[in-house]
Amino acid sequence: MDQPSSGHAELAARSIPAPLVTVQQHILREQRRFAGVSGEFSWLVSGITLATKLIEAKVRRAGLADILGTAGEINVQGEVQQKLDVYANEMLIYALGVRESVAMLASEENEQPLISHGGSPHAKYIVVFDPLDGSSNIDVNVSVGTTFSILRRTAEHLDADATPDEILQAGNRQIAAGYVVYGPSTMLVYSAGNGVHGFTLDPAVGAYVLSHPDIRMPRQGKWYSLNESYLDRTSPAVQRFVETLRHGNDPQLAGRRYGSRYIGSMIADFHRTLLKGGVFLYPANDEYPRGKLRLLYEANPIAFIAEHAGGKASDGRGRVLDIQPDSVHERTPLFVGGEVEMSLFERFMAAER
Ligand code: AFP
Repeated sequence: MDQPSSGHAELAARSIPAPLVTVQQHILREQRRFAGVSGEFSWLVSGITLATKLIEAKVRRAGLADILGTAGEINVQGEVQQKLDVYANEMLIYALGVRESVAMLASEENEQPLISHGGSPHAKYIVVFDPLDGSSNIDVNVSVGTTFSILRRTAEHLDADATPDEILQAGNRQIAAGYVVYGPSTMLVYSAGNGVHGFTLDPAVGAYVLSHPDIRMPRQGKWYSLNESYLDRTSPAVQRFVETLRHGNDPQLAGRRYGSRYIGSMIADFHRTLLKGGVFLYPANDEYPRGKLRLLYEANPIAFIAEHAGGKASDGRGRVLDIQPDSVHERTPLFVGGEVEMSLFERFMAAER
């Protein structure tokens, strides 16, 4: 006589396809490995996924804005048209501000950090973000993105309001970080320190589903990515580095001559670098003597993702993640890429010192 089949075997027999793994399921699964972890962290991340879904819906309609009403006017839904980056900022503040675990938010769009649950013993996290990076590209239908970095409060007792200096933590103290790229598809790339995972937004079900588990940055790519118009205004070592990539004339490059790719939207440029390899650089130049990109909510999340995917990120002097910030909106040069390109870069920078 046949043995009764287990539920699992029965499902398999009915050839039901493996269920999708959503970002929430993935986080909960990861957390189960640590004793005593509450659901607060996954609830916090759900604030980011909710806000970025709202942002993506708006970004998708960007080209229709003129049809529905011009800026400053009331559109057909009775809403006043807003700039997309203002909208993106508001969605993140709204979605994260209601999470009790969030003590403080800092955004590229706000001069001062915002306290959300002052004095709550549960409010142990700080979230720093750039709501819509590359927004000057929206008019021409180019990919844009949101970056975020999650820190733990540094105060010993959580029963007092968080103070802005608690945000000033080196990137190596991030407990999770990532970005969402709004491209031909919308994708969340995330790490909580245990690998880098990519989740693609399935518009049919409205959920981010695991599409790129355990992303590894290729050891060597074939493209460098920078705004070349500034090259003659950067340091000689950076110029030599780019020249060498172009000509492939260093034994470390094994004869590979690099091509150039630059979108001017950091997340899109970095996302390509993460998946295909190579190096993205935004050095200091005479217009931006400390670089253009912001340390806390642009360079740090990117560096965190790069390192956890086997790559490296430097400010030209050392590891980006070791920089102690002095202010919330400070800038930094950023050089981020695969093992081969970054070790060549470090050699060139060391020779200049
Ligand atoms: P916007 O958000 O104003 O479009 O700036 C985008 C950005 O901060 C970053 O995403 C790009 O990598 C960088 O600026 C491009 O700067 P350049 O125009 O100087 O190359």
